Amino acid sequence: MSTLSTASGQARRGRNSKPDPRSRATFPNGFLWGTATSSYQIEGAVNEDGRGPSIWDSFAHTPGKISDRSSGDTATDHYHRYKEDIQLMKALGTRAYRFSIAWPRVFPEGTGAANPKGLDFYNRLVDELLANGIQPFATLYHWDLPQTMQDRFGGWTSRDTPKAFADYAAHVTSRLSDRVRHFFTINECSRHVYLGHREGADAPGLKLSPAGVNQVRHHIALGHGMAVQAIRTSARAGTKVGPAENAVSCIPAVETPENIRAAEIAMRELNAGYLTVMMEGKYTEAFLAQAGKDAPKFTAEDLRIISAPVDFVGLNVYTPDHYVLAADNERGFALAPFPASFPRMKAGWLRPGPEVIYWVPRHVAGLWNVKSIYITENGTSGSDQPAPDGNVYDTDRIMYLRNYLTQLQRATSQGVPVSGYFLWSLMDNFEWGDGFEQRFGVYHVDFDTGRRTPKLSASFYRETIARNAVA
Ligand code: PNW
Repeated sequence: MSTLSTASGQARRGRNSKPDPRSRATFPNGFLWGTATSSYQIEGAVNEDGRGPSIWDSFAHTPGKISDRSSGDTATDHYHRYKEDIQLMKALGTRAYRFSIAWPRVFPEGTGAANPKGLDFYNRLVDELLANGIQPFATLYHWDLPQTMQDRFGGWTSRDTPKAFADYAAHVTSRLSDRVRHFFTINECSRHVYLGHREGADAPGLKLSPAGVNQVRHHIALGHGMAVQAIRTSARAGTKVGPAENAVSCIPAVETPENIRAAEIAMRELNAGYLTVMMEGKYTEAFLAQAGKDAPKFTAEDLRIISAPVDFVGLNVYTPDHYVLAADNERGFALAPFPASFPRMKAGWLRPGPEVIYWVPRHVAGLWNVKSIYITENGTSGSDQPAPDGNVYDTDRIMYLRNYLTQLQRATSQGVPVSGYFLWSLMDNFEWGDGFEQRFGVYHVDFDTGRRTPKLSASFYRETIARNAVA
């Protein structure tokens, strides 16, 4: 540690010296810094080594679904460039990497015969990560369901899919858990349900009835729980597992004890179909009352499975969903509407609200006594055009990250048990329905040549990691 970052260093500085702007507020020792990606968004090689089609291949190739008519066919070609990409991680100083495993590479038909060449890719990836001192954190499902699961069973509308997912999870973890010690089950159940099965804006592009949506939500939560159970019996002892959820985020509008309590109540209620049922093993009364005749059909056994104990909770944190006020109503809270003037990042849905990364982990730890939390995603898109000198001066991303990480440090300094942070994303990639039009990377990718170039935010992140304090 440099003398400048200690109190005695401060005292030793001469009368005329200016204050050192570098933060003295460090993250805990051993705090894990990483980056995150997902299979369909980066891998490409969709027809290679026996991979089967996924619902995202079908969706991306349906005219009108992707804004720039692109697809993940090639994406960033990570399947072939993974060694180069691991060097990019190393250059940042990250010691962890969250990636996802493509189910249709491992089981091209979703169930039945495994395709060993599919898992081979992840074996190579994991070995290369470990050889470079980077801990692998694997997500088992980041929305790329084998297309045959959709065709044969109706995907997550059927109870066959959670069962098949658990079998796939057992297969993968029994083979990787000698080296991969942390697994995430399902990435963002909430978005998969909402955009994939209600709004039709993500694969599989369904617009189900409210009852249909509630049933899908229940099956996805069940898939999470069945996978946790399968991992407990199939993976090496001590393997850690948890969800990676984009919780509906609730921030006290003004930090009074009453509003803080109201935000916590709102957090529990508005996540009733996801984290709340996973952590408590029951749907809240308000959730069931509101769903009425459209409530999901479930058994007591389902709820027991959904709430199988987890080792940590992963949280994808981007944007505040609600600023909350205490209210004298039945629910005990009121949601403030967003004013039209609230700022936005390049992605229109992304309203910067740095305090969200303080409050969400704090609520999760407080509500459910969670002992370990990972920020499994946080980041922003930007226009990210190279300047004439070839550099990408993404000061908007630096502004965003600096403010969020300051709030995250506020959380860890108060004992909120956040063990690590995965920046979304290592590099620009296929941003789902927005194609290549939303760039989230700290490395710029030229999608014609595949060339990767560090943006200015890569320097910011490297400096932050090196100091273990916001740069
Ligand atoms: C996440 N929202 O999606 C996904 O896990 C990533 O695959 C994705 O690339 C990344 O965030 C950036 O979009 C989200 O509207 C998309 O609140 C939208 C929202 C949240 C998460």
